Amino acid sequence: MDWWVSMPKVELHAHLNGSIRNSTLLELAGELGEKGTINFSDVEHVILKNDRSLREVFKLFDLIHIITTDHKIVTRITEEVVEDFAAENVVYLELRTTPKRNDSIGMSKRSYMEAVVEGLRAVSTVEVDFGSHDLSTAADSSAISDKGNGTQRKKIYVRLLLSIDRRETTTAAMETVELALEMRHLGVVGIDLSGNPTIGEWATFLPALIFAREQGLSVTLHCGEVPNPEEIRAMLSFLPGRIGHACCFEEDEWSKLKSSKIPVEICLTSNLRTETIPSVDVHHFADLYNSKHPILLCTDDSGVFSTSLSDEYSLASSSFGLGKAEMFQLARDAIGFIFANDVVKKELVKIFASAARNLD
Ligand code: 6MZ
Repeated sequence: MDWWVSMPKVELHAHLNGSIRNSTLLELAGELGEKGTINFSDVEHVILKNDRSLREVFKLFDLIHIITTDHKIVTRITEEVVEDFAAENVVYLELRTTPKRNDSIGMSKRSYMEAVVEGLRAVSTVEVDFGSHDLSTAADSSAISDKGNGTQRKKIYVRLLLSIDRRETTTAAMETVELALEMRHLGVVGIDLSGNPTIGEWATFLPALIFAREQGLSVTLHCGEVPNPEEIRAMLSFLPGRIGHACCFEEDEWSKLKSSKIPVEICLTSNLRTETIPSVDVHHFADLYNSKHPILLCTDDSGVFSTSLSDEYSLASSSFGLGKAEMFQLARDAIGFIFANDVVKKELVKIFASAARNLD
């Protein structure tokens, strides 16, 4: 097996609807095409297009949401996405998604999220731990679980982040936080702020984010995907648990970030495909890595950008001249930035320690 695939990994920035298999998306679009809801040939072209601007990516998401916003489909894509991450040895996944309301099909934000949790339960290729052990002290401490009948299955820890879309109002954002609080026993550990970065005002989301944090939820923010110094500074002052991207920072913001020690979720392929960073050799990964700022590699939208976490590790290794040992250490360091509790962190430390013994 490819080394990048076999190495255990931690994925902390993956959007559910951006991580759908192309084959599934095409199959679902085909079904809607037959019903006459969409024009399949137009949609097929959009799904298979490789390079997209940031603006086109958000148009694609609107299309994906038309195709996927149905309870059964949400369950199916969740199941597949978790199976795909587990297949490439992601041992801990923080999956984020925007709870959606669609009155015409009887979907509420809660029923959308229940469909996601159903998807976690439906996974059969691997054992999914999505938080029911968190309150106990006796968690299973290996990446392989014993089913009790002699057969062993791989295991993946999955935790959920509920995303607030930048198109939402303060009230809608607050509803998402309330829902996250009610679903904590089902593996919800935090809140993400995402969506088209050219839309919406920081002040709209701030009350919900403050409330989330007061209630003990962790917060991660998409920060600096487009130039917006005022917002970037406000976001850094908020001291979120992590930020994603950090592409369009100026000197002042870099120093503020570095002194804050806020971990950065780096999504190389996403940044290159959307041209928020012109080429990999000028990507801020190198500077942050060299200055020992906390960073971690993530996929963002493995389906939309045709990537995988193994591909991201391989790309970083070849682009920045880092060897397997350094990349393994980078993956292991991500344990320190997860939003799940210390019981899970300890389990992950053991999984990486055991994998380290088997390194070539
Ligand atoms: C900002 C992004 C994103 O929530 O429907 N999303 N937001 N920047 C990005 N970088 C390219 N990639 C994805 O997954 C899709 C949603 O995640 C956010 C957008 O709001 C998108 O609609 P869910 O599962």
